[in-house]
Amino acid sequence: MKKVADRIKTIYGLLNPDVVSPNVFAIGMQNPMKDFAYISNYSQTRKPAAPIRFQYTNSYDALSREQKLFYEENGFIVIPRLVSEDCLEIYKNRFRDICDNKVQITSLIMMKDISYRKDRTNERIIYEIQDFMFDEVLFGYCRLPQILKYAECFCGPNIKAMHTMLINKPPDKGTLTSRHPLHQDLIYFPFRPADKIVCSWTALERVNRDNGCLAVIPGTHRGELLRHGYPDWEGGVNLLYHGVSDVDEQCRSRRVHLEMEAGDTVFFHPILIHGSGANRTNGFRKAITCHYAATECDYIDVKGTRHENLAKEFLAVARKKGVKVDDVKNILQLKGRLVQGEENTL
Ligand SMILES: O=C(O)CCC(=O)C(=O)O
Repeated sequence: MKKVADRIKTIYGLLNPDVVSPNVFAIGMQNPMKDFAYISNYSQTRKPAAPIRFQYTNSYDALSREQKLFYEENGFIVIPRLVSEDCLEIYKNRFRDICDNKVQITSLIMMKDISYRKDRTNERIIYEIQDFMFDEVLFGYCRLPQILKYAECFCGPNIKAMHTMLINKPPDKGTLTSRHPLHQDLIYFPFRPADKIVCSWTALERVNRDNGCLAVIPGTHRGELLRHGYPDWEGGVNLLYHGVSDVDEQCRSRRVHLEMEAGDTVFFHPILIHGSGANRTNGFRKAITCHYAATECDYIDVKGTRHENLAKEFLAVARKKGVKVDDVKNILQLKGRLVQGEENTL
């Protein structure tokens, strides 16, 4: 019986090397997430119901076949210790220098948690620096060869860094405003195809449920872009933090919390539903992120789409900063920087 099964599998593989027979998880596949008990439990209890076509990853080989299968199935993959302690220190020190006004950078958005609105500006209250693409020190993160090597597995050879953030989640004052609602990042990116976009999110220090690590809902990358808006949380929510409007309790309860060590990096798909909880510690929870996209991606017209409301908000923020733009596409064109390969439509 086993022989017949093996033969079918071989024929299957020969006919289409990018298709894996459905029971492949059951027959001795190494779990690529074996260091992460919470994820291995999840993946062991789920088996794909139908053959998997490799849709979200390509033939670049930084990711093993098992890791690609994991991403195909779940929409994210954690690579332990991808960024060295030395690099993490450089980014953290740069962040502090920016907060202390020792250096000035051109960044579209420096955000404060709304509950810290009236406090003086320093590390204690800058929640997020968005768009640090013109700061060569922080932008060094987006150019790290070990990150680009993985980004290639999703985007292919021609890659642009489209959105960058250093997040410094402050201790929550009890208002729960340090939460980041469940959302899909694609809502911020009106270009396609979505499968050629990936986020890399690196923990600058240990992150866990206490300090508000990322929480993801595995498999949701296979869905579509959902309606987003500001959640009606008591105490409010930070500017531009839109959340998925209708995520039901059953879906929410499938959240997996990504507790990670400093330097661990998660790559995730822009349709994956994710967010982060309140920081219930006295320290700041820091992470650095970059969204990469294939330069072959192209812009869509946001009119009448799920992007429209957020696009208007972004335009208003940019104009308030004195940036002359007609379309949200112009903002993205200003921000995007080639990090590998050739320019194209993006
Ligand atoms: O780091 C976090 O707390 C959440 C970041 C996030 O989900 C995002 O910015 O899209």
